Amino acid sequence: MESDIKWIKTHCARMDHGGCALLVGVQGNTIVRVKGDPDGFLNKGYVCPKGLASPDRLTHPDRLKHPLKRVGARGAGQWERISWPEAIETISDHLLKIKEQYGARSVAFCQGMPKGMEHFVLIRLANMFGSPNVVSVQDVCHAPREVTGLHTCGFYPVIDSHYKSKVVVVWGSNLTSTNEEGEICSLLLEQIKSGTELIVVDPRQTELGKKSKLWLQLKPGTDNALALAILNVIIEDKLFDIDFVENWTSGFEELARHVKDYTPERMSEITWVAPDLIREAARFYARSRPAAIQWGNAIEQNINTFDTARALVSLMAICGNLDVPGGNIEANEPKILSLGKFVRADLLPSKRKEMIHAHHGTIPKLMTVPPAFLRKAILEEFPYPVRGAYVQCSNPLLAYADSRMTFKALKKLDFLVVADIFMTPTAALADIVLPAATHFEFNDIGHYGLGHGYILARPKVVDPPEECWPDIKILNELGRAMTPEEYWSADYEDLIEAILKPSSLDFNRFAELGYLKGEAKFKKHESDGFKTPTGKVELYLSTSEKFGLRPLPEYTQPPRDDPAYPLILTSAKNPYYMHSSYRWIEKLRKKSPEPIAEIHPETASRLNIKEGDPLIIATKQGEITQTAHLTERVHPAVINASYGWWFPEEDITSQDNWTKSNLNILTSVDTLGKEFGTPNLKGIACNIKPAF
Ligand SMILES: Nc1nc2c(c(=O)[nH]1)N[C@H]1C(S)=C(S)[C@@H](COP(=O)(O)OP(=O)(O)OC[C@H]3O[C@@H](n4cnc5c(=O)[nH]c(N)nc54)[C@H](O)[C@@H]3O)O[C@H]1N2
Ligand SMILES: Nc1nc2c(c(=O)[nH]1)N[C@H]1C(S)=C(S)[C@@H](COP(=O)(O)OP(=O)(O)OC[C@H]3O[C@@H](n4cnc5c(=O)[nH]c(N)nc54)[C@H](O)[C@@H]3O)O[C@H]1N2
Ligand code: SF4
Ligand SMILES: [Mo]
Repeated sequence: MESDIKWIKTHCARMDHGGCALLVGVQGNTIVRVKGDPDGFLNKGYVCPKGLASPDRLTHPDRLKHPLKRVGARGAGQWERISWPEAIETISDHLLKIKEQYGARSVAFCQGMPKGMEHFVLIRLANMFGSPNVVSVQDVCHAPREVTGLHTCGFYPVIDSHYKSKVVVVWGSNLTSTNEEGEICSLLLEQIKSGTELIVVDPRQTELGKKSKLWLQLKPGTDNALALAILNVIIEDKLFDIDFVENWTSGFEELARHVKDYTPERMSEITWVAPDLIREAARFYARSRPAAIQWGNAIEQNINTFDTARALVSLMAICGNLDVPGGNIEANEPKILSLGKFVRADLLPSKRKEMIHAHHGTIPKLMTVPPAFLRKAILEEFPYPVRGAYVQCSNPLLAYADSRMTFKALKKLDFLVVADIFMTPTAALADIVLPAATHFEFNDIGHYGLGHGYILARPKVVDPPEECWPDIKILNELGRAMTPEEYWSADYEDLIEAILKPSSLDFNRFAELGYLKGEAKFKKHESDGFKTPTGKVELYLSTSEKFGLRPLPEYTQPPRDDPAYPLILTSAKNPYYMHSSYRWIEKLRKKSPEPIAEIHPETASRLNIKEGDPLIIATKQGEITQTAHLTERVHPAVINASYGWWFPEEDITSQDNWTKSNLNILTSVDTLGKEFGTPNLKGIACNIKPAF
């Protein structure tokens, strides 16, 4: 009966970065309904199909329910059920043995997309264990934006969607599908309704592209060339903010000289965007203040990511859109425990020198190991061997570039632990698999450490299955077993309370409030300057020589195109899934049953490919099969493939399962962006043919 339903307020999580406030209807220990909460400060009642289907994660019959220990050969799928005390003891024994033999740094602590507090508890555990090597997917997700921001203007400039912008440039970000960063698209859609105009930079026509005033359909992977041409127009036409440039930037003259060569005509040949359209977009952005740039993943899944991010921060700066309402801002955190204190960075002062990537000359302030360098450490033992790994909330076999290399590396480890809610191709290779409790089943804090200036309460609504533990509890217990016990508490929930303590709230009170937001502060530079060595926005990087970084953003021509691979491959996230996750949720699978590759009808007809045909996509790295979908939303020379595909309904121990349609079979780590160890995931030379 409807009247038996108890409605609990919480926030959505783990289906993307999370953020929508939800009303969750519970009967007994079962979630029966999910609705968007009209009071939600980001979503105002909105909820997407993933959010609606999210309770099905909890009740799926194939969910992991007990710790498992491998008994057969690695990857053979033979497991023995073990108890939690045995699991904790086995993991602790093995990881401590590796520490003793090779040093703590030979154990890697790996995280996928941060899902909640667990990411930071993992860093805390690594620090206490003594390993500088926390590995994460930040090389292609956020570090390029965040760290380039820190070097250029002293902070990570995020879109301010809480104040009105005249124009929003949506650059390689597909907000209606991805709600990137929890900057829920609803806020932007509201702005559009009240007159905010859009400029969309995307090789595919997106929903926001359809609503835009200008759509720049660029060639994938040429974002830095386009950004440099826009800078060229704004500087040549003197449309920049003269006061801001004079008072708050350093190196403007150098930048102005440097971008002279990047004319719209020259960059048009590279980017495929018509010179007049580049001019129009540049003028429109520069003349509309405040304007914000919502930059997405596309700019950081490419070896040029540092230059693109540098050029985009320069654009924000010279047009006077940094640190102003409705522009790109430094979000001010609420009064909670700082990350550094929470993770106990003080325990590992040598981390910056010892981390694997410090030996690859990456950019300072990058604090997680790029996956390409982790695998080099395992396979080639450079700069030192890695022998053991603890993996949580991640499926590296699908998510890292060059899946075959990942397979080899995982197989070579002495000891691998995977904590997940489901058996995945990665978990299938582990020595120990741990069943995690997931969202709705424990108290958690959302958006901690993500730089958006707020945290969201995610109070528990139902109990997890008896032996499914929240990741933070697992880490707490491992901490107690492997590191000095005084660092941890008997109750893992004390970790949550520690974060909230400076706000004087306990978790219950925080859950009643729903969220905590830092006070909005703008134009802080007028009193404090920018937190860079010059105190200004560094259009020319003052630290370039010291750190071996390019002082000004560049476009360097990639090697000549290979005629064997005449098309360009790119991808976008699937609106119904989270990366490789949740293809086992029936409601979602019905909406997106198979991996689709978008292809222009002209190209299809030239190659005799019809709608629904199986299609082989090939790059220098390998081949996969996906299903052809003919659409004019992509350029005739571009293939937009699906990413993250494996088939939970098929044999998980078969290599065919994760090789046949997985986009990362086609990507490579042979060439990396030096600053972040970023591979090319978007904008890769490819070819296609019918699969019969
Ligand atoms: N449904 C869903 N939502 C998600 C996720 C998910 O897996 N599924 N993942 C979450 C995570 S971890 C992240 S980081 C965010 C990412 O969210 P987004 O930043 O939106 O990332 P993508 O969907 O990869 O790509 C965004 C857009 O880039 C375009 N694009 C492709 N190649 C290029 C290019 O070379 N240049 C430009 N300018 N554009 C290009 C694509 O067509 C797409 O529209 O989404 C989060 N939200
Ligand atoms: N080619 C290509 N590669 C990409 C991208 C791309 O666009 N193209 N995108 C990149 C980006 S932006 C990112 S962020 C990464 C994502 O990389 P990952 O985060 O590794 O990707 P997922 O496939 O979402 O894997 C998450 C795993 O966590 C599990 N899980 C869910 N909830 C929980 C939980 O509460 N606890 C535990 N322990 N496990 C849980 C899921 O079942 C799933 O197996 O991939 C990157 N790789
Ligand atoms: S948009 Fe994201 S946060 Fe909102 S309901 Fe969907 S998955 Fe959840
Ligand atoms: Mo991501």
